[in-house]
Amino acid sequence: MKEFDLKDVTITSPFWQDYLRLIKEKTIPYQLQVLKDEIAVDVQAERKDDSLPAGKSHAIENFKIAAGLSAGEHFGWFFQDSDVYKWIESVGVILQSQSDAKLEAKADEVIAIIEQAQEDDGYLDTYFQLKFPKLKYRQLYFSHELYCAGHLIEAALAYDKATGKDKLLQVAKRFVSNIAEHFGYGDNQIQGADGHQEIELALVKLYDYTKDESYLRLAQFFIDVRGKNPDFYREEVAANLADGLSDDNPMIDLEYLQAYTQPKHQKHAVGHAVRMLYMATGMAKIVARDFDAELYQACLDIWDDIVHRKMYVTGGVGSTVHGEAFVGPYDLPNDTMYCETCASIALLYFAYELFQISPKAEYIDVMERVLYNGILSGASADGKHFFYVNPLEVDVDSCHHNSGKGHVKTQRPDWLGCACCPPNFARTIGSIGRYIYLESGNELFINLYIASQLKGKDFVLKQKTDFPFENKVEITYSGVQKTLYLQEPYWAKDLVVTCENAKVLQREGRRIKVYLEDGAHIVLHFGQPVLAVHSNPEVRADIGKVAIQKGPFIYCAQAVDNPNLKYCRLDSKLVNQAHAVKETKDFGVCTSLTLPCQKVDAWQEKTLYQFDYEETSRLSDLVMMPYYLWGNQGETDMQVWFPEIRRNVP
Ligand code: FUB
Ligand code: ZN
Repeated sequence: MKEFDLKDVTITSPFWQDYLRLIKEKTIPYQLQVLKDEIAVDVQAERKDDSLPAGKSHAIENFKIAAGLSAGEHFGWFFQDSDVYKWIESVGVILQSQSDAKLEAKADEVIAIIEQAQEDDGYLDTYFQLKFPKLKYRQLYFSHELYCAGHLIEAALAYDKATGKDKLLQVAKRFVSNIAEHFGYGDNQIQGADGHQEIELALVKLYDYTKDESYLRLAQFFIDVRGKNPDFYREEVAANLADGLSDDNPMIDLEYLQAYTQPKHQKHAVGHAVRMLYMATGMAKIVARDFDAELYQACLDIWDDIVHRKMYVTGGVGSTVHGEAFVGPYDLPNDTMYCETCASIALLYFAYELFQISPKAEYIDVMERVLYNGILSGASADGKHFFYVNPLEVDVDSCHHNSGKGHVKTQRPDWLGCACCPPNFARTIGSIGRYIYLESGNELFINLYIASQLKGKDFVLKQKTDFPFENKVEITYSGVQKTLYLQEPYWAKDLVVTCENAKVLQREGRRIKVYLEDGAHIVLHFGQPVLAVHSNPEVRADIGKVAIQKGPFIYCAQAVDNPNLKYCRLDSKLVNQAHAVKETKDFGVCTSLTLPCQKVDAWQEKTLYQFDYEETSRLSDLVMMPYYLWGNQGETDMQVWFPEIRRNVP
């Protein structure tokens, strides 16, 4: 399948236009100021641990020092360079649809510094250049050198595409040549992969852009070599100890690194969630270009494990802070989970790649679920505050006093010492236009209902809709005859399709195939009811609980709107009595819901436990809003899953 260029997709949806404006006008300028340490912001460690970098970003300063333009030492995480690359990528994707000379000049300045920081042989990683030059490519279990290279490639591609300026692309290609020289199955080459995947998917993108097959082969090498020798990382550590280069002797967790066996033999989502999903995305990209049945089966097994056993209702993944990782099946705690914004983003990528191999409804369902919930929750309405961890339940007092929840922030910080998520949010939402349509020969696919205009080689297609708020999508088409594929959303009720100069050819499950000719006009109507969501009873954390969904949005309630939130119980039979109001709040337009709930009375006794307690309750209202908007009204308790009153016991 073929993606469309961002310049071919003009977003007209007010919901998404607001996001694009926010990213261009607020998030991108703000992030540059932070990366340059130009403004005083509260840069917090991502969890309670005084040894973690915090206080400032220093990311651009690291490049300046490596370039000899500034004096000083490297500061921050060893993958700090990637924050800058992701920032450039977000500028690139924005500039692909609208030019802005001032913004371009700012990015050019940063790119010039990066170019000067690169070593003559193409190597580029400020952490190792400044701190441990002798350990280049020798600490792959943690080094992130190739992870950073991957983000450099992605930034360079986006920027070259937007501006036609290839300075950063040349930097990236030189770095890739250096990598290709050092890594491979040849004698004296390193037969191992970076502990953090990312280069694999980036190399496939580089191949797509340049058509140079050596990049695809290198991506295949990194997927193939991972886990081939499960002792690779231990041998690397032993060699550094023996050569006196490092006294670092860590415990290597091969599951965390997804290196316990080769990816093609992996069947489960294990270990660090972002790594897992960047790897899976790379695998799927390779499969789509050079089909490999074993690798594809691994993608499908990993997918199945995630969406049927390890994914939160928000699309978040990663149930534990320990290793920022997947855990066993159905283990989905709501208040200690991780659900890193980057992991949600990576799930979107993986779903999108799998859809391109086999266009099934389930991939679009997950794309939509994670986009409107687990990803959008990553940034505040002002575009300048970011969650790294996206909880489904927050008890503010508990987060302050329970160090086991030290990673669960009760408000989005200005910035984070480990700042992978904020620029990831900007580049992903900034390129939302990429996910709406696909093309394959004479077939067109609408994946997401987002008001927009798509200009193809021989056609123009327009989507007119106020979705996600409205239940009507109007599609107009002018151009040559084509087949169009649409999808009934998994939460929709009573979909009706009407056509003029077009014809529904087939409805298979929720996939709809339509024949289009010039002047086609298609209207979709579907109900967007308030739904009670239950989870598989294997999910212990959600037993006897109900969550609320309307359209693509999962809803939550906050204590700021609902005093004594923890006393609220919902009756799923009454959710159809919810009162929905589309309103404009300080933090944006949203449809808020007011549902009947039972508020149980507080205990009159001071005791912690009682015998034969008879609960009493009063009818009350529960005010809910889309989950992604929580945390924009100050520090407050928040809840997605509510204890349910079940009345029809036989
Ligand atoms: O290691 C690089 C990024 O930082 C990971 O993807 C995130 O989980 C965070 O650890
Ligand atoms: Zn992140």
